[in-house]
Amino acid sequence: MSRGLTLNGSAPQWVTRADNAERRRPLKISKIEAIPFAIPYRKPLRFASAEIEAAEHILVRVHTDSGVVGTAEAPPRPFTYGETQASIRAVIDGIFAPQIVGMSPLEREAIHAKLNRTVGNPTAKAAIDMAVWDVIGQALGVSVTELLGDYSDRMRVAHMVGFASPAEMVGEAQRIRELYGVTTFKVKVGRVPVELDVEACRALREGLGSGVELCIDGNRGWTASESVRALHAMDDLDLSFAEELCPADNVIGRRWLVSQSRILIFADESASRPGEVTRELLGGSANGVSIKTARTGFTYSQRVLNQCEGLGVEVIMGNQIDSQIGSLCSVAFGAAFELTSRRAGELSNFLDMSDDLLAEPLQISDGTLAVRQCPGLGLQIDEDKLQRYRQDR
Ligand code: MUC
Ligand code: MG
Repeated sequence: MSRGLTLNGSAPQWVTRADNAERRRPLKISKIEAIPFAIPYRKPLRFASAEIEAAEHILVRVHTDSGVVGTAEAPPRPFTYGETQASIRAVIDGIFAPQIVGMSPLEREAIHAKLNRTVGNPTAKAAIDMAVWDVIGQALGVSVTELLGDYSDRMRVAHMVGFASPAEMVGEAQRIRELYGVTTFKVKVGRVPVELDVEACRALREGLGSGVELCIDGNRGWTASESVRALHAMDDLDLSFAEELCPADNVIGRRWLVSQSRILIFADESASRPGEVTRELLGGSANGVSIKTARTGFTYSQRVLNQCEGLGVEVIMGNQIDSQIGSLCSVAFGAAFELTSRRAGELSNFLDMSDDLLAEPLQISDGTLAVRQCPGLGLQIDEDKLQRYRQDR
């Protein structure tokens, strides 16, 4: 019989796990909803692996028998993880929900053991994980950021600039800087010939000046040799790092790229779980890691963060082109730790959406996004908007 320690007055006393559970009367997960919704983008985001015209995501709601409901979203990215809106819904409704309904939200490790019986499906698993943390925070009356580490109440924001002409890309970055005070930009690259992107990055540096931080993300669009050529051509642009320039499956080529680069090479889609993070870092194929709560939730994002900290590797909080729901999850995690707070987090993709589901919209000001100071994640859904955008009715 398993035993747990509890406090009875000031004296610690051993009780059985069953006694303890009875005393605490833990919540039970009673239902999981996976609701497809679609909200168009004002302008599509274009990058080397795809083009996004609408946020066709899944809203995940973890209900409990006490009435507390946890919320998160899963953004399908078939070009990165193979998941689709239909597959996320099907795996949650058909496999995950039946496995974990009836469990306590506190049994996170046991919940993950069940979810991990199914391979893949990272954003479906992550959304359930984050909604479970939201339940725990609400039930305890503390924010998820407080539960995780509570390092800060906000993060600096980095904005993603998608493919367009150099003048349009500069105009977009200037607009975001003026409106929101954002001074860090991640420029999408990976077009062929590489000169297209070299020209765009040069225009951005010249148009924005030395006061902004620029980094690049290739989404596997180049070969290793194209990547090295482009990095050399941009040597004078003071880029702070480069992400996923060529596919991780180009194993030797990517190690060579890392050895040739004067800036850090971050792994994003090649490091979507702890084992991959280890492989990329120890194999010399990357020396920085993008953490995305959209694919590793809070539980596995924390593990990846700890791995990186232990290995002495820098991290960034990435964005899976999240709506305000996912962005609030990212900032809740990123603000909780010192290492994730060092670099600006990618938290602004929702600005390109024509609408969103949150009752109280997120505001980026002075280049920062604040964590919601309330129990759990503070994700209150506007039910009228959900009715308008949901696709299952
Ligand atoms: C990013 O950082 O790469 C685009 C593809 C993907 O997997 O994530 C987004 C943003
Ligand atoms: Mg990336």
